[in-house]
This record gives sequence, C-alpha cells and structure tokens, in this order.
Amino acid sequence: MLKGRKTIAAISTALGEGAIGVVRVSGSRAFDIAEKVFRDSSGQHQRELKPWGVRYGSIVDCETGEYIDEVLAIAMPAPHSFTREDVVEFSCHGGVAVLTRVLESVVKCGARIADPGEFTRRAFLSGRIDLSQAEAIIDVIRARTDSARRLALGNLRGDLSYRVARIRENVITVLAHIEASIDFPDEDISALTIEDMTKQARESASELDELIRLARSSRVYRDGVAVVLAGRPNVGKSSLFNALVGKNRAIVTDVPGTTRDVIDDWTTIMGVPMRLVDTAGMRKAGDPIERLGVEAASQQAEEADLVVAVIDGSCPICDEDKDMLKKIIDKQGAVAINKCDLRVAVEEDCLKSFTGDKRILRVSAKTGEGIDELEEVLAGLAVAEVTGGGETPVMANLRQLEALENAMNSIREATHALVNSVAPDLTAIDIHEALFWLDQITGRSASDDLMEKIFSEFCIGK
Ligand SMILES: Nc1nc2c(ncn2[C@@H]2O[C@H](COP(=O)(O)OP(=O)(O)OP(=O)(O)O)[C@@H](O)[C@H]2O)c(=O)[nH]1
Ligand SMILES: [Mg+2]
Repeated sequence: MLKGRKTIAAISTALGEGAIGVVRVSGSRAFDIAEKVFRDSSGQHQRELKPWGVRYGSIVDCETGEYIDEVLAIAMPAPHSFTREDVVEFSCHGGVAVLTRVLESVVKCGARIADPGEFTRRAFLSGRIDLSQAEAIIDVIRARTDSARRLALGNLRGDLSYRVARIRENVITVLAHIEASIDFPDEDISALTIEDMTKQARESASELDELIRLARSSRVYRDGVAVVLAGRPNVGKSSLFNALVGKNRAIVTDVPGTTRDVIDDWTTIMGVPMRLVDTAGMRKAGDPIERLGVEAASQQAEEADLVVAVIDGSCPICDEDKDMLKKIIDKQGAVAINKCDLRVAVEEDCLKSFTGDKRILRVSAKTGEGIDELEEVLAGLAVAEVTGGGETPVMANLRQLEALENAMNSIREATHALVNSVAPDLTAIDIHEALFWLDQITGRSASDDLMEKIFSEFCIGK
C-alpha cells in the first residue's frame, strides 16, 4: 500500500530568519534526489549518503549546478525514520530565500511539495503511530506551558492509545462471547456468564468514565482558561491585570473610565495557560464610546471561564459594585478586594451577601500583597478536577472526548441490554458501536474525510 508513493519534500521549520532551517525529503527516491542536489565538502557528487551519518557539504541547483547553500545532510533509511520511508534532512541556513531555493532544487529532481501534515500522515499510514499520537504532535508543537507539553508528549508516547486499547480489549471479550451465543445458541460454549459479561461491560464503562473525567479536566492545560477582570471604574482592574501578566500592558490612571476597550494577554499561572482580560469599568456611562466598552465588558464576563470581581477596598461598596456582582453571581471565580495597602473601608460581611460562594481575597496591585494567593485560587479553580484525584492526567482534544463519550454511551446501552436479557444480536450492535468510537480515537475506523480534516490542521513540513 505504501509502495509507489511519490517522494515528498517541504521546509519543515518556521519560515523566517533563523540560524538553521530544515528541508525534509521522504519517499523511495529521497536518497536518489539527495545525491543529485548534494555535493560534499570537496564539491564532488555524493554517491552515497552514509545512513545515520551527518555530512557537511552544499546544495546545488540540480539543473544549472549553481551553488545554493552550505548544509548538513542526514540520511535516515526506511523503516527507522519518522515516516518509515527513506528520509533525508538538509539543515540549511534559516532564511526564506535559501530554504525556498533548496526546496526548488529538490522538487526539480522529482520530489513533490508535501501537503500540510503529509509526513505525519505517512507515519500514521505506515503504522508507526496511531491517530491519537499523530494529533499529539500538533499539541506538542502548540503547547504553551510545560504542563501542556508534558501531557501532549504523554499522548505522543501512547498514554491515551494505551488506555483506549485496554478498554477495547475488554469490550472485544464481551463481544466475542455475545457473538458466540448468537452463532451457537444451543451450545453452552460461553465461558462467561451473563453476569460476568455485565460486570466486564460495567468495568469498561467506568474506566471510560474515569478517562473522560481526566481528559475533560486536563483540557485546561491544552486550551487554557479565559479570566476576566470585572468591576466598576477606578477599582484597579488594569493595575491588577498588569500585575498578573507581569508587564505594563494596560494604561492606569486615577481617572475613572480609563480603560475603554477589551485588552487581553496570555500568561501562565501555576502551569495553567490563562488569557487575562481587562475590561472597561462597569457603570451607567453617558459617553457612547464608554458605553460600548461597558457592553463589551459584560459580554466578556459572560463568556469567561473565570471572573475576578474587583472591589476598591478603600471605599464602602456601592450600587455599581452590587450591580456588577449580581451580573456575575453564577460565574466561577473570585472576589479581589484591591487597594488593601490603604485603610480598608469595605465591610466583608455586607459584601458576602452579594458574592455567592466565591472566595474573597484582600490584594494590592500596588504592593503585590495577596497576588500570589489570587493566582493560587485561580489556578485551583481551573484545574480543580485534575488535582483532586492525584492520578496522572490524560489529555484529549474535543474530537477524542466526543468519541470517548459516544463509546461510553454505547457500552452503557449494552450493559442495560445484558441486564434486561435483550436479544444478543441487539446487544452486539451496541458493542460494535462502542468499538467503532474507540477506533475513531486510534484511527482504525477513521474515514478519509476525518483524516483529511485532522491532517489539514498541521503545518506544512510536519
Ligand atoms: N493604593 C493603591 N492604589 C491603587 C491600587 N490599584 C490601583 N490603584 C490606583 O487606582 C487608580 C485606578 O487604577 P486602574 O488600574 O486604572 O483602575 P481600573 O479599574 O482599571 O479603572 P478603569 O479603567 O477606569 O475602569 C490608579 O490611580 C491606580 O494607581 C492599589 O492596590 N493600591
Ligand atoms: Mg482600567
């Protein structure tokens, strides 16, 4: 199936200025093409690139012989390469013109420019990795924090695939016994009783349930959370925003209504990527520009994962504070009584009747007091479920989560059918359905359309 596929090539590093840039070639003609474009340090044709050796030399235009760049060439023979095909990589100087010309020369010698994700697709089609491992590669590349990197790498090494395979094995055992009872209804060939099968199906459902719980909570490491700072004007939202992102990103003045637009920035708090959002102070604004800002603030607060309600601790709470707190009562988050370096005039008891079960913290954007605690509370809310059980988290993207949920529903249906002595062929349909969804994760049952969609998200050269 893999024979006869055209040799592909692409620039595998980000295009821009860099010390080095890599052009990768993969396929049955990779070595042949490399011989045509590569000259060793004495300018001679390189008949044979030594497998796994690094050779210093140059790339020439294979039609005109023009010298293009000074490179290092690495040859990786099949099947011990990323794609399991013959692969050659040229480490060139990392400039756009250089890399484009090297790629052009390789293409002139017979390679085709790779589609996005085509190298990874070949690694999948050759059986080197499964679909969840292929998807983990994007997650490793896109990881914004060390925790996200660790989780993505876990999936690349097979954490999710391993758990899915274990559940699949269990489900297949149940299916085999059900199918045996369909094929030979009068013979007592099933070593498993209905009770055994029900037990095994229940175990699979609860393993899936656990996996879904872990995967859902680990998503914060992958996608991060949006944290909105909300409050009436002049309470110190922008000052807190700057303190949390660690730079003077938003303008701070003592004029109420300074922030008019939504300002956001990414930061990492205790390993969790957070998109912090500073907003206009909420009040009944007369000025149309400010009014638009206030509307945007309300919308941001509504859409946020977490909201920090900011109160000015140096004044008693007012109607504008109460209106804001009412607006976000159902949101997860915390209340920050800011300016605690000044004399505190807020009555916490009175405040509590408007804050629901949110934690109330005293902070000062000016002195930094209480900021660590606020960060801890926000990170704790974001990863509450992950840290709860102490298990190793497993990461899943939306597609994988949906497949896990569908598999679990089908297994539950099957368990229900077993308990109620439903005809075995109907039970078998549910189990087949569960297997289909489990196989969607590893790619065993993935359609061409699905694969197209997944690999089109990759960058070219990966
Ligand atoms: N003493 C003290 N002053 C603070 C603190 N935080 C902010 N301020 C001051 O409060 C004023 C308003 O701060 P901002 O951060 O601009 O307040 P804001 O909530 O963003 O205001 P708007 O953008 O107008 O809604 C400025 O003069 C800040 O220096 C604090 O913790 N302690
Ligand atoms: Mg502001």
